[in-house]
Amino acid sequence: ASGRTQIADHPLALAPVSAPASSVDGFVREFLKNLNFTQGVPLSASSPNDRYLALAHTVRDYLMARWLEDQRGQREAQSKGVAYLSAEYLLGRQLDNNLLASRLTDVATEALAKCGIDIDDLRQQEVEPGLGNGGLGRLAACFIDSLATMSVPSIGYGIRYEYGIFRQTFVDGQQVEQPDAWLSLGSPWEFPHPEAAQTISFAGHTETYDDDGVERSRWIPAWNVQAVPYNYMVPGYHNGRVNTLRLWRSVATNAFDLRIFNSGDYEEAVRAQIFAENISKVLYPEDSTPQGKELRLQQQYFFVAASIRDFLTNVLAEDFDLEKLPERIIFQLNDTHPVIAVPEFMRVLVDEKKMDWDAAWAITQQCFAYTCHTLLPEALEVWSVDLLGRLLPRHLEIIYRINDEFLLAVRERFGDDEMRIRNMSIVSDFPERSVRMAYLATVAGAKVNGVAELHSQLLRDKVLPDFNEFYPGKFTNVTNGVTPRRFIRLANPQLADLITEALGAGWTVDLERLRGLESFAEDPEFRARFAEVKAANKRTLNTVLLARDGLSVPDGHMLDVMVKRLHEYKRQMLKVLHIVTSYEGIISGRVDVKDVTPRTFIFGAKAAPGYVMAKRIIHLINAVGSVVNADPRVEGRLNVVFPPNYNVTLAERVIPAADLSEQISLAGKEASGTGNMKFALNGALTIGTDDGANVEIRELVGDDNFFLFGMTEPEVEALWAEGYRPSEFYQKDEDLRRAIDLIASGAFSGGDRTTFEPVVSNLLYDDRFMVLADYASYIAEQGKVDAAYGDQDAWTRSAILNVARSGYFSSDRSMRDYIQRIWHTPPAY
Ligand code: CBF
Repeated sequence: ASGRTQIADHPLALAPVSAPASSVDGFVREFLKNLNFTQGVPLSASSPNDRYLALAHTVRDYLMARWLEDQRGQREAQSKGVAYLSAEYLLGRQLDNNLLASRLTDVATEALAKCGIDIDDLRQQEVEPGLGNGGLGRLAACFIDSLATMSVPSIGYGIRYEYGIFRQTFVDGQQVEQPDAWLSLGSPWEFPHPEAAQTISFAGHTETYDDDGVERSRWIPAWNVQAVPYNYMVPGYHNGRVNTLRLWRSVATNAFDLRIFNSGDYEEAVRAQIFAENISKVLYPEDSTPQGKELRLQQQYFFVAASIRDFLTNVLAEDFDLEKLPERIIFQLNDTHPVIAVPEFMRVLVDEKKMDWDAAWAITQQCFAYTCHTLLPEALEVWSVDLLGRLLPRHLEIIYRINDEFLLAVRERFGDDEMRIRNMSIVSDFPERSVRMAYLATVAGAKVNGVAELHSQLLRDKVLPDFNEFYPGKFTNVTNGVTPRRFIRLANPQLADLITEALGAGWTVDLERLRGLESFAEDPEFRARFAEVKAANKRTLNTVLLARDGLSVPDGHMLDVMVKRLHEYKRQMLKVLHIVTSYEGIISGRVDVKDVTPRTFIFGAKAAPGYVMAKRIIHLINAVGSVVNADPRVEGRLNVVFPPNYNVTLAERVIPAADLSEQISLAGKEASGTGNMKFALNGALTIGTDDGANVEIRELVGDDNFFLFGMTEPEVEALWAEGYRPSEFYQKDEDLRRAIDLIASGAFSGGDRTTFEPVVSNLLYDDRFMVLADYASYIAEQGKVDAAYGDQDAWTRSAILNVARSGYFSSDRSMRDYIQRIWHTPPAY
C-alpha cells in the first residue's frame, strides 16, 4: 500500500491519459500498433482473429482516458451510487456497441478499409459472452448501458463464467447442448486484476468469544477460494462516461499443495484447484426453477461476498464513516440470486466492523433493494437450512436472528395469528426446513419492486400480501425497459436513420421523442419508406440465416416470430397448435390454399437441459417444421424456421425483420417480458395476452394496433377455481381436435404415435398453462391478423404507431424510475 501512495503522489500520476487522435490515419496507426505489439504479428501474416483483437484493443484505447477519468471522478466525489448485484449479464457483442458509444464507427470502418479489411468480417469474429439465460440477464445488460448513458455513478457486479449459456444444436430435431467456450480465442474486453483478488471463505463452524466484555460471534471457515476481479468498460452513449462492470472468477488459494505434490499424489494436488475453479465454471442453465444445487449457492455467495468486500475496501473512501453507508450506496438485488448478500453485509458490519446489531440492521435495511422477476412459485428460491448451515454457518445464524426479530414485530402488530406468522416466516418448515430468499429480501430491502404494472400488483396482492400489509409503501413498480442504442440504433440502422431524418438526432437518449412519428404515420411517403426498411431487414435476415444455418425466409411472407426461452408458461405449444391448424386446414381441403396468407414462423428458444417437456416441445416444433416445409401442398404459404442457438446476436437480426410479435403467455405468469418491447420498438405488431408488460404496451399503442386474445388473470383464476378440464375444450372444438389428433397420429413423427404422446397427454389431461382454454380465442385473433396484413398500407401505419408510442420502454426511463422511487441517487457525480 505504501508503494501505491508514493506513486499516487508522483506528479506524472496526475497527468491525464489522452485518447489517440480520432482521425482515420490516427486510427490506422493505433490499429497497426496493436496488431504488431499486442498480437505480435504483421498485417500481412495476421489472422482474422488477430485483426479482430487488434481492433478491439484499439477501441479500448480510445475509451481508456474516459474510463480512468470516470473512476477517478467517482472515487473523489464519493456521492451516492448504485451497486447492481446480478448473477447474470447477457451482454451481447461488445465491438459495435463500443464503437457506437464512442462515435468511432465511421472512422474505424474507413481506417480498416484503408488497411484492406472489411470491418464486417471482423464483426463476425466476436463471440458474444452469453453470461445469462434470458430476460433477466439481458435486462441487467440494458440497465448498465442506461446507467452509463445517464452518468449515474454505478458499478455492476457479477460472475465471469468460463462457460456461458450452452450452445444449442439440433440433432434429429432434438436439442443437444454443447459447451459455450466463449473465452477460447481470447477476450479483449476484460481487464483481469489477480493482484486484487479477495479471499472468500466457506463452511466450517462459528464460535462466540469475549471481546472486552462484549460477547461476539465469529466464523471459523473450513476452506476458501480467491475471487479475481475482471473489469469491463461500460461506455455511455456519446456522453464521455465509462462505468465499470466487475465480474469475479474463482481460483484456488494455493494452486498446488506442494506437500502433496512432492509426495507424488499429483491428482490430489490439483484437486483443490479444480474444486475452486468450479465455482465460476458454468452458468446455471436455469430460468424459472432453481436447481437447488450446492454449487449454485456457492456461486451466489462467492460473488456477493467479493463484491461487498470490494465495495467496502476499494470503492469506499478509506476513512468513511460506516453509519453513513445509506447516503453512499444502494445494492440492488437482481432477483433472489444475490440475496445472500444481506446476511453477509450484516456479518461484515457486526462481526468484522464490530457494529451493534440494531445499528447494523438499520443500515442494512436502507442499503438494499430487491427486484422480483417472477410469479412462478417454483422460481422463488429457497435454500435448505441443512445446506446453508453446512456452507455458511454464520449466515444461517444471522438469518435466524433476522427472522426472530421480524416475527416478533409481526406478533406485536397482528397478535398471535399463528397462520400469518407461519406464512410470513423467512424460515419455512415445509416441505423441508428452508430459507425463503424472497422473504429475506423483502424484509431487508428498503423497497421491493416488480417489473411491470400487472406483475407488481400481483406480487403485492397475491404473492406477498401479508408483507404488503406489514410494510405499507415498501412495494413499488418499475416497468422494465430496453436500451434503444443496441436494439434500435445497432440492430436496425436503417430505421434509426429514418427516425433521425424525421425527428432529428436526440431520440436515442430521449425515447419519448418517438411520439413525433405519429404524424408521419399519416404520410404515405414515410409509410412507403418505413415498409422498405422492414423489407430490407427481412432480406438481411434471410442472408444471415442462409449463411448461419442454411435456412431461408421467402420474399413476401409475413414474419411471425416467437423468440424466448422455451417454457410451458410462455406457451410455444399454442403457437405450434396454430401452425398445425393452418396446415391441417389446407391438407384436409377445408381451407383453400390460395386464401392463406403466406407466413414464415420463426422460433428461437433454448430449453433448460433438465426440462424434459420443454425439450419435447422443441422436438415437436422441428418435427412440424420438417413436415410442413417439405409438403408441396402448402408450399409458398407456410414455412417454419427454427435456427438453433438463439442469442443476442441473432436477436439483433430477427427482431427488426419481424411483422408479428408473439407474446402469448398465460395471463398472470410472465412477469414482464422485454422481447415484447424490442419488437414494438422495431415496428412489429403484437399478438398477445393481457400479461406482463403486454398490458402497458397495449395501453400505449392502442387497441387498434395490438391483437389481444385469451383469458385475463382473474378469468384464469376463476377457471382454476371452477375446475379446469382441458379435454372438454378438445371435445368441443373441432379445429383443436383435428390439430391434436394430427400430432397424435404420428403425422410429424414418421407414423410413430409414441414420440409426441407425452406432449399430447400433457395437453389433454394436465395443461397447467391452459393452452387449450385459450386456443379458440388465439386462432380467432390470428384470423384478424391475416385480415389486417392483407391491407399492407394500414399494417405499416400500425407498425409506425407501435414505434411512435413505445418510447416509454426505454431502459433509460426504467433507470429514472429506479432513481426516483428506490435509489434516490443524484443523476451524475
Ligand atoms: O425482468 C426481466 C425478465 O426476467 C425473467 O426473464 C426472469 O428470468 N424471471 C422473466 O421471466 C421476464 O418476464 C422478465 O421480463
